[in-house]
Amino acid sequence: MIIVGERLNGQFDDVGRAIQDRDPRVLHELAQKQVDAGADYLDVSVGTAVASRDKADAMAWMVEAIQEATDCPLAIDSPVEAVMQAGLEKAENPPMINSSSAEPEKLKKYIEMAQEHDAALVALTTDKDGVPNDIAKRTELAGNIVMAAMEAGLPFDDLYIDLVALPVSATQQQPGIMIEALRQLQGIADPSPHFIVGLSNVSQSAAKRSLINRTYLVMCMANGLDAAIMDPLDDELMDAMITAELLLNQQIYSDSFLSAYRSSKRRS
Ligand code: THG
Repeated sequence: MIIVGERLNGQFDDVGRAIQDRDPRVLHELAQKQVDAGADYLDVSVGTAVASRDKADAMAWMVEAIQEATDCPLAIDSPVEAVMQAGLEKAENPPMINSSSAEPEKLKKYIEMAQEHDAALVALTTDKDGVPNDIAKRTELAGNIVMAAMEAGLPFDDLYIDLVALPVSATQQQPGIMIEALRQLQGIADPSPHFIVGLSNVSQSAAKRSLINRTYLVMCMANGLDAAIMDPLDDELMDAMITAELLLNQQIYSDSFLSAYRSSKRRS
């Protein structure tokens, strides 16, 4: 699994406050801890902590602050192009652009941006009507994303399709619908693009969040998910992910498979 650490997001109180005060210490610590726990990328989002006109500035500051603590690649997370640009300009290692919708114009623009910055691209199966309710529309939009990448010459290894996880507390059919779409999209291209979700979406406003997150992650992995924006500081979530990799024959078994995974991920 490719792990994108979710914690550097202004919607968390500690990060929101750090952005407002321009205090880098919280960001340094959260960056370091997530990398130590196995993050391959760090998602960076200003969230709602600052007014729209200040978001580009806040993003540039966050990217610089985080890079004082780690050289882990970043996933610049914003729906606003100016905020995305501000983050990309500061990024030192090839980042992830998070994210484009599947609208043709937006997709074309963001694929160009990815190619210009040597970045990977996350593309959501959303259009002007938002997140589709049904399986067919999600797979249709995923097909459009794959076609657009192919036409532009973006390698599929740089493409992450996000079928958009929705809260089970709000729409109970949606987590199952997303998994069915994921299952149907296996084999859509060779080599395959990556499939990613914002895992914690599924448990928003629910009880037992960690349990819901780790159960859903394992179900998604069994159906072809190979990347997630998630909390690597949740040890039980990480244990479930490592165990699912083992059971899907993506890791070698030993009695100490949990600690073996963790030491193999440690950066020098
Ligand atoms: N797809 C893509 N990117 C994404 C998402 C996605 N980026 C943002 C988000 N979804 C993934 N990250 C989070 C981060 C936090 C939470 C959920 C998803 C979260 N926050 C708490 C809440 O809403 O209850 C609030 C913070 C707190 O606990 O204090 O759950 O889907 N490509």
